[in-house]
Amino acid sequence: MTTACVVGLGYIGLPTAAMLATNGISVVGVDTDSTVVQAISEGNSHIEEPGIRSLVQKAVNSGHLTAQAEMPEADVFVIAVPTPITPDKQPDLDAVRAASETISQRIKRGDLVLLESTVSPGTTVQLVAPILETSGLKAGSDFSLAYCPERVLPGAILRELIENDRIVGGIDTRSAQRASDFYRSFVKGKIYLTDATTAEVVKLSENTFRDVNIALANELSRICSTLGVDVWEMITLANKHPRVNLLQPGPGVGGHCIPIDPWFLVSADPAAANIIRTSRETNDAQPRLVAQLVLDMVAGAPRPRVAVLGVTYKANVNDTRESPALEVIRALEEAGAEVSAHDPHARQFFRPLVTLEEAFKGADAAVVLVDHQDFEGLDPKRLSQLMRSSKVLDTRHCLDVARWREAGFQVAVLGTGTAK
Ligand code: SAJ
Repeated sequence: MTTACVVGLGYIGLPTAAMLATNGISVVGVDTDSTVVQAISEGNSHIEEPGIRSLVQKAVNSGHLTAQAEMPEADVFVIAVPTPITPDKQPDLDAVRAASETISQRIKRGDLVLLESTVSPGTTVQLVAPILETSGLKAGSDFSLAYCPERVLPGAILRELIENDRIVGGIDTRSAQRASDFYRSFVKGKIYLTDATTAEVVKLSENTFRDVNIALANELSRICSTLGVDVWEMITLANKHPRVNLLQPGPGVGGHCIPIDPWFLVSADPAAANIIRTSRETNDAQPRLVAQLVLDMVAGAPRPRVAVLGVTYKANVNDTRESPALEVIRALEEAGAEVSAHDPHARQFFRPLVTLEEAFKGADAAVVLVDHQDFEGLDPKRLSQLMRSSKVLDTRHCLDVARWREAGFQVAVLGTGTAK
């Protein structure tokens, strides 16, 4: 039986490890966080994702998935560690470096090393290969090495791990072919082979495509607001064109991928990356713009109280990493507002969260930052009674405006000119 070691048991590493372990591979997961190792060893998942609990449980119970802190020997090493950016927007590849160093102490002739973390162009060939070669083995001839980016959407990870097409970039043809054969153990989508650096740029370009298009939607929402045009209706109609697919505006772009990955391309060629940088800045400006709209709504209230609804980075997940809510709340508080935030999914946030009732009690305005499905069932009549002044800003176009107005709310929707 093939043995694999998955380094980094986070949002990508854990589902991948569990998927491999339930598809005929004996997997050891390695993580530096002892609480993560303990949780998985007990058959629990420390991440929230549809289906992950039962998959991890099944993998651990079968004896094919174990977790530990030390790097074992293995036939295949999969690196899935975080790659954040520094405060001055430069790639931080320390975790990839550290993982490669530890693997170099265990690697043997014939092994296969796969890098899944998002990295700067050139990392596989220029950083990972030389570190692995400190073992005395030669990349390509003694062991294989490939860059194989993950492409799964949080909230649908297990399905997309199986169904999505994959890009596999080898440092040589044999590495790419071996990587492809390995992923075939569970991937049902197509697997496309290329070189490592192309695969690195493909990954960065996918998330940059999304960021640039969200920036366009956010810019259009500002223009529509000035014009008094409803951006949501405008986008629906524009998308009736067979070759147009505008994305949706919102309070900003969050998550651990899209707000970060474009900076890897900017840093690779700062002089050329104009649209990418401007898009990042456009999306980063969105939370403060939303905060200003709320402040305008509560202008005149002596110590305005604002209820924030939704703090996760997107709908129906519990992940608050890089959530625009953080910046919206900071901007509101800097301007002297008292903020209380409620989210039915989030568990960890930079501040305590309160119940729906507590959030709305005595509030001068509410702002909806996430379109969680749970919010569809909100009762505006009851919420209105709790508030000092019944005003709401919907930044996701998810409220039934007529129903909220009927309940006595003054409703403003981002990108329609109704928020002044
Ligand atoms: N957002 C908008 N408007 C939109 C779409 C999204 O404001 O029209 C916002 C969301 O609210 C959220 C952020 O953008 O704050 C990102 O959400 P998302 O659902 O677009 O993406 P992620 O970060 O959950 O996952 C992305 C995916 N990439 C692409 O769709 C190109 C996923 O496939 C990647 O695997 C993942 O990044 C990753 O790990 O790289």
